Order: sequence, then structure tokens, then C-alpha cells
Amino acid sequence: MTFKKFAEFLTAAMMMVNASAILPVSAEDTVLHNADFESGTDGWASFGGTSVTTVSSEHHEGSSCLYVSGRTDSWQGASLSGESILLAGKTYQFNAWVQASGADTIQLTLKYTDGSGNAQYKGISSADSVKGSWAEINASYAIPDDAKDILIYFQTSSGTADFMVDDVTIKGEASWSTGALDRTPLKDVYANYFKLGCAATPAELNTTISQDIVKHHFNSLTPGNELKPDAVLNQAGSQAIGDNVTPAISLDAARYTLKFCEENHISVRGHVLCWYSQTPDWFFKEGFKSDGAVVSKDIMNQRLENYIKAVLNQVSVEFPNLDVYCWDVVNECYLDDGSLRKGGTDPSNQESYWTMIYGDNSYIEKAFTYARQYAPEGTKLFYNDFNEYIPAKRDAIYNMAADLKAKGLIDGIGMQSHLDVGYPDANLYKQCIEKFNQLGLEIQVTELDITDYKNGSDSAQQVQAYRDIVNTIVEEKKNGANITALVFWGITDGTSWRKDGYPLLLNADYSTKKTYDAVEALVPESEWGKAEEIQPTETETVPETETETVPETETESQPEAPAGRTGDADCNGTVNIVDVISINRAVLGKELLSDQGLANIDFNQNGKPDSEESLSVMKYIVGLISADEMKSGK
Ligand code: 9MR
Repeated sequence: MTFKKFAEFLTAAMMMVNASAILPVSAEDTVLHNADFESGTDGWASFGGTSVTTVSSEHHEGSSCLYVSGRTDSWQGASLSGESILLAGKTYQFNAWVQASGADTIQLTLKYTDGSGNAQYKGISSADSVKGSWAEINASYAIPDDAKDILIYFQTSSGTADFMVDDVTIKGEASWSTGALDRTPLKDVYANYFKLGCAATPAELNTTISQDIVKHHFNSLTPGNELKPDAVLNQAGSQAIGDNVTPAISLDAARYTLKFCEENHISVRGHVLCWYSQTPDWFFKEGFKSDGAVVSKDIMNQRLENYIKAVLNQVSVEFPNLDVYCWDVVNECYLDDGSLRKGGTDPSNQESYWTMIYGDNSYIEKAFTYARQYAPEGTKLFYNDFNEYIPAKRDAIYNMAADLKAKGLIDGIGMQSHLDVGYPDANLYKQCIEKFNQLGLEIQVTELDITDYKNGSDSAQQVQAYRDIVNTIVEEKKNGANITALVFWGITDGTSWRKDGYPLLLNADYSTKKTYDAVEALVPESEWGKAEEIQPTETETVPETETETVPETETESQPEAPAGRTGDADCNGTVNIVDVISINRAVLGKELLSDQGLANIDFNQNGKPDSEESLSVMKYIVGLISADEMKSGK
């Protein structure tokens, strides 16, 4: 659809607002989604290329809200996937608070694909808002019977100015089953074997049922995309630092998931520091510019070190009580024939900038060296890959890992295990575990899913494949293989990246599948145990240089911002990229810092925020300067 057509249709959609089905929802309705934006974007994401972040300079309840900026058209905004929340033919109650940065009408819109395959856009409700006061959106709305691929998003009716959203709730009849919560936690079933985990994106974690399921069943969680370089790297910030070797980073995308894990004592698999994929091109280019020339090996090496240092440091500083028990330091370097991934500039064509710049696989050792240097003591460092049961690939990984092991740089190998009922058989899989086990390294199954594209969900073949593969893992553990985690890649078939092959243990409505029963039954009840509760990590895991900047008041029990913390423009108790954004916006007159926020960053004491101050904070965040140097305005 062209922009013009889109605009025309939107005008029509706006006219339908409030005229739509206003059906009551019952008093027993469940809160299906609740976003207060206190620790991240709560599953809300960019719609149409906007920037979607949280700020604490404004808020409805609590101390922060969602901030939508970078809009060039009124339809652009912030969206939430309706997957597992909104069902065709059901009525829901939507409630939210919105604020324009000037005066505008802010609308909540429903997007879906209809029975004929056409995209449809309907206004759910809207509110007129002016800067400085919050307006409420409150409406019942019936999702059309033929709707698929449902999404909701906030937009404005006309302008392109920034706007804010806070305290969104969606209530309605729960479309999900809670049966999985009545089962013995899988982490207890496997307590005597290894950690049990899943991967989850914020969009998968944003329903109350998925959070309950993760808390109940799993003691390991892998952020599905949010710790990958493309989610962590910040191009404008990297350019602003200006030394060509220090990338700016931010945990904005990961904050929601990491906070959830910290609060619920769920250990985290960090995924991933160095990868050919999901890493922006500009990270490999001069000046961090998209059109720059590809940098030399020497420059790339410095960037790799600074990146790994900054990410590990920032996670420790922002989440002092989070147990990041391991990291996938490097991911997917080898091809099925055992050769190194080819060098080149097109990741979509399986090419790697890393191989191209280094000319060989030496970047792997570099990445592990830096990870060992900067990771808190005890963090396990993993090499992670897929198709490792293919003998040539397996042996290449074995040889590379043996070399790293001899140098004391690696702790484990991650077998992703994206399998299909047709391949591989359990015996091939077993041979791989046994080969890797000869290295004396930990082994983790990091991304298990088993598709059946032919026979569908819960086919006899799929149940048998789960039984065979997980039984192999259990038996190998019993035989002495040091397998320390079994992680599924996703929570339900409905949100899996391979949903067409129904590859997991839970159906889209969260009910348990026969594959679940099979995995549970592999451990006799007499062997079930109680998964260990994670104890909060000691603050000594925070690197020494940072301890002065992380006052004790930052522990879970006292989340209030310590007044007067250097660099903390938004006074939320942490110093991160959001503070830099706040300062930059304040410099442009787009945001007003509180008196305390200004005092925290007004290093030259001229009573106003300056871009030099924003740069100092950025340099501090990435570890280029100390807190004292930031204070003195370096
Ligand atoms: O699950 C991830 C999916 O949402 C992304 O679109 C995809 C893009 O590469 O990455 C998926 O995760 C991958 C993981 O990081 C590494 N192993 C393969 C996973 C599935 O593609």
C-alpha cells in the first residue's frame, strides 16, 4: 500500500473509531496484558520504523512511560503483537493513557489479515491530548471473526510529533489453557540432571500466562533476540563517541526480559556476543557509518574488545542481582562441510564480515579472550552452533574448541538442536554429544525444537522424536556427559520461529502437548527433585572501576533513584543510553530535565544541558572514562 492510500484508509479508519462494536466484557475477565513501562517497553515495539523507548521524564502512574519518536507519518507508532492475547471473534477491553507532545489525537488501531488475505486497519478508540496532561483511551472492541495476524498499535490522527503511552491494559476472556501450571515444574522433573530453559522475546513474555509458565517451569531463560548485536549496538552513539573503535551500546531492548529474570530469580543464558548474523553492517565500517569502508583487522579487534567489555559491564551494573550464568560468546562460524563460514558482506547469503576482516577464524579466540577478561568470575563461556551432529562440522568445532580449551578460554559447547522428525536420528545426535564430551567441556542443548511439517502437531513421529532425542540427552548425562542445560527455543508453537512445524511442548493456547508428556515421562517420578533457588549474585561481580558508581541503594529492596547520581539524567537510579537520549532531547528543547536530573549531568554548571555533557555520559557508559572523569566533563 502506498503512503497516500494508507493515509486515505486511515482517515476512514479514524471515522470508524468509537462507532465499532461496543460490547461489554464480563466482570470475570482476565488481565491479558499489562504494560506499565517501568522496566522496558513491555513487548511494545516500533511500528513503521519509529524509535520506541521508555523515559522517566514523564509518566502516568509509576515513574516512566513509553516514548515514541522518529515519526515521519501519522500512522507510524508503537505496536504490540496480538498473538496469544487477542482472538478472532472475541471482545476485549482496552485501556491506556496517552499524551501528545503538542496537541493531537492519539489513536489505538487494530491491524489484521482478513479471510481474503487482505490487510485491514480499524480504529479501536482514540483520545485528544495536549502536552502536559494524560488522556485516557478506554474501549470495548470485538475482533472480527475472520481476523488473523492480529496487531494493535498507537498512532496519531495527523501530525508526526512524538507521543507517550502509559499503563496499557487489555482485559477479556483468556484464550489460553492454564493446565501447564498444574503440572510438576519441568525444572523439578529434571532437577537432578540439568537446568531447564526456554528462549523468549518480550512479545512472547508479554502475557500473564507466559510469565507464569516461565516462572513455574524454567530456571534458565535466553532472550530470543534482545542481546544480539543488532539489538544492543547504537549507531548514533557510536559515531558520537568519535574514536572509531568504541561502539555505544544499550540494553533498552533486553531490559524488560532481564528485569523479569532478575525479579523472578531465573538464570539467563546470554545470547550472543559475536555472530555473523543480526549484526549491523555499520559495525564493520569506518566511522561506524553505513557507507564507510570496511575497517582493518586491528580496528575490528579493538571494537570487538570494547563491545564485549561494554556489554558484560553494563549487564553487571544494571542488573547486579541477575544470574547470567553463561554467554554464547561466538555463534555459528562453521559450515556443514566443516569449512569456516565464507568471508563476505552479505549475511543473508551466509557470509561473514568476521571471516572477511580477519582472513581466518582467529576472531573466535579473540572474542573468547575478551569475554574471559571482562565476564564476572564464574560466567561460563560457550561456543554455539547448529547441525553439529553432521560429522565434518562436528569435528571442525571439536578441533577449534580443543584449542580454546587448552588455552583456558572456553567452558562449553552449545548444541542448538533445531531438528526435524526426519533428521537427525538419535544415534547421530548421541555421537556428537560423546565426541564433545571427550573435550571435558560442558555441553548445553541451547535451542531445541523438533518440527514435523508433514504430519502436523503432536504426530506420532514428533512425539517419538522428542522421546528419542531427550532420552539420548538424559542417558548421556547418566553416562557422565557434562550436560548442564536443556533449553527449548520458544514457549509455544504459536510463537515459535518455526511455527508451521509445531516444534515445541505447548500448543499455541499454552496447553500441554503429547511432546510435553513424553519429555516429562523420561525421568521416573522417583528421580524428580527440587530445582535450586538462585541466590542473588554478590556485588563483587561488578568490576571494580564501577563499584563507586553503583551505590548500595541500587539493590532490589531499594529501587529508588539515589539523588545526585552522576550522569543519571532521568533519575531512575541507573546510568545508561536512555540518559544520553534524555540529555540530547533536552539540548534540543524536546524534553525538560527535572532539577535533580539537570544537577546530575550539569558538569560545567552552566545551568543547562549541553551536547558535551551527553557525550561524557556516553563515554562513561561504554567504559571509556571513569565516573570522576565524566564529572569533570571529559
Ligand atoms: O528466534 C530468532 C528469531 O526471532 C530471529 O528472527 C532469527 C533471526 O536470525 O533468530 C532466531 O534465533 C536464532 C538464534 O539466535 C541462533 N540460532 C538460530 C535461531 C533461529 O533462527
